[in-house]
Amino acid sequence: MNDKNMNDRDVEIQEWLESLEYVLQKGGPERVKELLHDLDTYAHEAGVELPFTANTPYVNTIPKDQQPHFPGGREIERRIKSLVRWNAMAMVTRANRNEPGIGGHISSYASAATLYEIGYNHFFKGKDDGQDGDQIYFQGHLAPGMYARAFLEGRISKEQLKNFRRELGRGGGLSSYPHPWLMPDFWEFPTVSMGLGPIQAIYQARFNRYLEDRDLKRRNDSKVWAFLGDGETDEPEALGAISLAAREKLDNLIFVINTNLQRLDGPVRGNGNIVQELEAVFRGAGWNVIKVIWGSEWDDLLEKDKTGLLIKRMNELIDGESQKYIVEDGAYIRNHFFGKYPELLKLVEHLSDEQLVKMKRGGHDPEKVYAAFKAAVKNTGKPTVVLARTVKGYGLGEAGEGKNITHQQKKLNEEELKEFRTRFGIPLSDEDVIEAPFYRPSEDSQEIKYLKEKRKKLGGYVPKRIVRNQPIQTPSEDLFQEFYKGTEGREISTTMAYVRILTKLLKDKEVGKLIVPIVPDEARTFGMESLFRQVGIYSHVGQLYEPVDRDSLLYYKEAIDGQILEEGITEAGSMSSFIAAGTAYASHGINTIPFFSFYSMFGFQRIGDLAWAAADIRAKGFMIGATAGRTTLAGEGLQHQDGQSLLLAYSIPTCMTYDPAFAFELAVIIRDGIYRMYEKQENLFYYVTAMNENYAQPPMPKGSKDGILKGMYKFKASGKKTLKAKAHLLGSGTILNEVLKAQEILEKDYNVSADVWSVTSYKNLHLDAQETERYNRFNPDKKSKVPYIQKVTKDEKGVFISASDYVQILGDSISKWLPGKLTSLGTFGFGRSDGRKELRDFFEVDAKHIVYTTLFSLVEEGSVKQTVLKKAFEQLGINSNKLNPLKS
Ligand SMILES: Cc1ncc(C[n+]2csc(CCOP(=O)(O)OP(=O)(O)O)c2C)c(N)n1
Ligand SMILES: [Mg+2]
Repeated sequence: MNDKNMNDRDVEIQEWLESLEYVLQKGGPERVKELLHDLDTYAHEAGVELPFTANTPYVNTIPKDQQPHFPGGREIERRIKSLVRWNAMAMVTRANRNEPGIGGHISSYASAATLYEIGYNHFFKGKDDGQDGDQIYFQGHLAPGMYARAFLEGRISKEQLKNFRRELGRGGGLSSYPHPWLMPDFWEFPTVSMGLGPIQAIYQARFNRYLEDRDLKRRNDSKVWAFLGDGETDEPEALGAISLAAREKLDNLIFVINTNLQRLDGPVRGNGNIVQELEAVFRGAGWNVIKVIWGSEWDDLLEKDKTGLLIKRMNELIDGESQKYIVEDGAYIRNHFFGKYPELLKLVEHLSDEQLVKMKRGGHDPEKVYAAFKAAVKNTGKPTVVLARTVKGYGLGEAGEGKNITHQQKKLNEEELKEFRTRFGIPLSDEDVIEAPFYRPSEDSQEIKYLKEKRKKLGGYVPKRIVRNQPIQTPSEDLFQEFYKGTEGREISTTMAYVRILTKLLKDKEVGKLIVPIVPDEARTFGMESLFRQVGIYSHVGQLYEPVDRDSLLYYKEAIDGQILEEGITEAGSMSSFIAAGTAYASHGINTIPFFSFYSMFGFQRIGDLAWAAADIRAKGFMIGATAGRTTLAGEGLQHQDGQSLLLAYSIPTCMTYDPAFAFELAVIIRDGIYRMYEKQENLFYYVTAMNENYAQPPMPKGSKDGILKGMYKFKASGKKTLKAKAHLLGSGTILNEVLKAQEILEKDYNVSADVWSVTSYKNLHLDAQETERYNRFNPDKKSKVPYIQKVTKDEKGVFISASDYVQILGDSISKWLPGKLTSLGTFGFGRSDGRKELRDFFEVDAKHIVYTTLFSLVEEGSVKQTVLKKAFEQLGINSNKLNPLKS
């Protein structure tokens, strides 16, 4: 700009900038910071309020002169990346040619290829030679890119690539997304349900620190990398825990957000700027933010831009406009982007339209990405987020680069394939290219040699799931004896029994240190506060204050080696901790045993998708739904009284699900759980309900252990064996007490012989029967097997009534295998605030309703007279005009 054209304001700015430049040269960045801070204070005192902004200008965080030397071979890495791109695209194209509609994604990996390749060649640490390696959460739907790379590495065969999304294909296939359940030697973290990857990564990084602080693991410099999409950040889970990461100073955590500005339907923020928005959010939360917005081609222009006009223009950009520049030609970019200010046109007059088109976004520039990752890895004291601007569908050209339809692009046609081939220099002829063949250069090619060497140097291939733990010895029966004995009349709840079991386990010499109690601000509700003092609450900094209750026995003790993860009010965070602790057997070779205790309604109902992910990732541990049961949790009402968690838990294949009535049942279940998960090494986790109703805990009936675990056993046979009318009352949880009362009434007042069964798990009974029937169906020539439920009930006569604090369908699920008619009583419907007695009357699961229902069923069967039923109706005080719990 020539001086004559400068107005006063420009001159002023020029002078200030020159002064600042002088300070920067003489005093360095620290001096500049001080100066700006002082100026800010001065302005503030003079009454000048600077608008708050958590943003820095819309340029790269790392300026060119601070970029480190790039240690890789630019050209060879580009060729490798092109091969990965090609194979990833070909995999999806072929899959959809063979089976239209099978799906897959091309454009997302296309946008992120540079981010991953820089990771693979220079950063991601492997686990060879027993090393810990990095933990990497890959963006789920970018799986084709990871498979394509593993193919080049020689870890995945052509056959497997052909069977992408055809897992049932011959020779096995590749799962659509990262699923450790389906590919247990490859994928480590299930990420495709958006938002769950980031939150799990945060708690994973924190759990790694926990293990170090508790001396279960040596401190190391492994990183947790979480790759996520910009659209994904709209999921509450994705950003919901970022303040924890900063508070805990998790410098072992790196988020890489692929800001391609698009999600599935269109722009993430057409009218805004997602990079700037995320920068503000992360900086506000205390993260180290590294923006990678512009490629090297822009450096020269930025250097020449002495007035800051180019940066001003960049700052004005909204994403809808940015996206437009991707699909338009160079002339359009010149006119609309630079042309807004005539001075900027001059800045680019030496560049052709073609050159303007080729000016890359930062996330496609290996040197920029390398610089960002290097800075992220070196950063201390804070977690880092790299915001990398990319182009969705990069390289697809007309087939979808930057277009709104690009996410749904599932295959390329012949012309598009040729174009892609040419753009990325894949050595395939026009003829060959039509088939979209997978291409891998020979083993001794430069490309294969280079990538293998790089991975070797970094400790082996990733992703790779390795299970390194050794089985543990289950705590001996001695520890559990007191629960088998009962409480001799003392009234306690199963929640209290659970806390006592946990307390004893924590003291156990062998497993004590491995127990990880997790609680979302509900410990006092469950009577767990004694653990605060006993084992301490984990805090990376210990306790910097004197707790107000320091003088009391059970004070709130935080400690660096504290064992409890007191997560605050976040079930999603707690569940993420559960997953981290429940997979440490694989990720760290350490058998930590999480006990996650929560308000049962806020478990599966609230974080069901994380529970599903826990199954996929093969997590182990105990989820304890405390204060469970729709009528047992008096007072709390519709949002708290859980009558469905057992049904929700039923739907998770690896979740063992129990609803114990008594302390001894709980003890048997927990001991067996530890045995099956940590000694026998089964891939299971447990959901167990714990109630807050106090009653005398009976001793364990002889020989009942097997039935407790299988799901049902006879708890108390009728004293009256010879009566004509016979009933079987099935009870679960605290409702078993109502069933016992009903048994007495039936015997005393109505001459009915009733046996009481405790059903600890309808799920077990139902699945065992399913499994047995399936066996019989497929083995018609063999002797047929009998389901457990049939085995134990086959000689029983009479009717069956089930009652539980959960929905009726649980009872109904086993009815077809019973020798008599079953009627289920349960608590389908909305809970409401009232006392237990009233609620049990309302839901018709109390003793009187059990008695009445039994008599009704016996009348139907013909073993009790109608007149008896009529009398009972009066005597029991049944009200047929009461509210219908199913509908009210
Ligand atoms: C919870 C959830 N909802 C919806 C989807 C379906 N889905 C898969 S990819 C996608 C768009 C992702 O956009 P973005 O996060 O920006 O990733 P990109 O492909 O642009 O990298 C959606 C909606 C999902 N996987 N998970
Ligand atoms: Mg996106």
